Amino acid sequence: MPVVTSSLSEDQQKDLLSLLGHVRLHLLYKASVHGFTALAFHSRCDWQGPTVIAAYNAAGFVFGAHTSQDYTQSGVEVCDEKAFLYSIQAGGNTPLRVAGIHTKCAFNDNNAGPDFGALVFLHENAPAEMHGEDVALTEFEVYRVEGLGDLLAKPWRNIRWNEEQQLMKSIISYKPEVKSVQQARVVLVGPVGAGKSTFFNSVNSMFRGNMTSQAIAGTAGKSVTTQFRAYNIKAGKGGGVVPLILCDTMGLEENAEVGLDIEDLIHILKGNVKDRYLLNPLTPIQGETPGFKKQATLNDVIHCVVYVVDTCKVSLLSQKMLDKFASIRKKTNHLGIPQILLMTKVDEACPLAAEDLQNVYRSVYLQRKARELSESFGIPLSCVLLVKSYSAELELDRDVDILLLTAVDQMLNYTDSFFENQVIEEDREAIDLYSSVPSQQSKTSRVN
Ligand SMILES: Nc1nc2c(ncn2[C@@H]2O[C@H](COP(=O)(O)OP(=O)(O)OP(=O)(O)O)[C@@H](O)[C@H]2O)c(=O)[nH]1
Ligand SMILES: [Mg+2]
Repeated sequence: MPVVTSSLSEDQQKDLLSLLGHVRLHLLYKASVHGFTALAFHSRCDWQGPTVIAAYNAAGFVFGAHTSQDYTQSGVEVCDEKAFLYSIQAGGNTPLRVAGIHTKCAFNDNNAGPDFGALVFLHENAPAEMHGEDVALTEFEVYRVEGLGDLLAKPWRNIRWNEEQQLMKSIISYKPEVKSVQQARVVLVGPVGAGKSTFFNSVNSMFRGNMTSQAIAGTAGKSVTTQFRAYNIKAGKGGGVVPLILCDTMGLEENAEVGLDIEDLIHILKGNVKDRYLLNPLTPIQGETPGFKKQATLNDVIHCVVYVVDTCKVSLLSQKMLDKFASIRKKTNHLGIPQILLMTKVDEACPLAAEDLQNVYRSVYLQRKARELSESFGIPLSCVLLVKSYSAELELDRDVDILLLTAVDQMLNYTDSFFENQVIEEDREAIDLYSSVPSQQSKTSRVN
């Protein structure tokens, strides 16, 4: 998914946050991407609550204004005691903060670009120390200022932080309800860079007892994962196999013909794609393609779909991406496969969770993001799970493990629901898999 990224350096972001307090910034508008016009600004920034502007010039200044009020194009002068102007200069000086732009009026809420009296943006603007008299903007961004809120008195989900061993044992001893199936087969689906491969690596590391990095993970413009992989997981070095196969896929992109193709995904769900098949968005897999498994059994089909979403990007999911998810969901529902929403990178999304992972279900901010995601996906909040994967650590951590184990445990519960959804003839353990789905070779997809 092409994501619009901030032009603030890490230091500039820290400086800006030091002026705003305990908040998170959510990029709403970037002139170089959305258009250097008042219209583009208003279409993305009106009715967004507290915001902060970051204007950039060639002299290295980042300057702007914060207001706690909405832009609405009302045509009136808006009062805001919390508003201020600021400037961050190159060279690490303390950022300049000018409080009370005007005792009464913070900004003119008109249909032009933002006008803070002393500073008029997206137009010719004025004063000196804020920008070193270089008023030609090289970039212009507006961020929504999201209060992180406090911690909830009671977590909205109870996590058994002390029960790592019990959880691990119960997962290792899991047996699918259908005799012919040995392992739950779970697929990870989500935008590029959401953390799918890292999630598998983390679960693998946790069961192995040391850090592993079997799946290649990282960041690139496009999906780092290009092969379909069905990973087995071992409990301890040389130990038994965990009754779970985690399938890793190429990242989804919002446009057609890039990223994981939906038809390929449907074939993955139906068990038609062999391990290590090289996914090609331009030519989806077909019956005659090498790597296509015609005789899919109940062992090969996917029992639970896990949508993986980067928590930091929940509000950045484009309509196109949400539409893609909606179409995947429709097809997955049709196949009777239970679905989970996995929110990754909670440590990056919320400093309270980074500070202490046990805050994860107490953070007001993360709860808001979980609700937002559950609504936009149309998936109940009870199916939303929050995790942090191992990204920089060299050693395992009990709290990280507990969240990973809780997620895996839920995947196994949902796998049971999958089998309950299937009409299985117990005697022959035969099932006419997905026979109602068009373009499906129902007679070949039989359990032995
Ligand atoms: N801080 C933090 N970083 C994470 C977490 N999960 C993943 N990452 C980082 O996010 C980046 C992308 O992770 P990947 O696992 O490669 O993402 P992916 O979904 O497999 O991406 P593609 O294969 O490209 O579609 C990597 O740099 C990871 O280290 C997490 O929970 N916390
Ligand atoms: Mg990957």
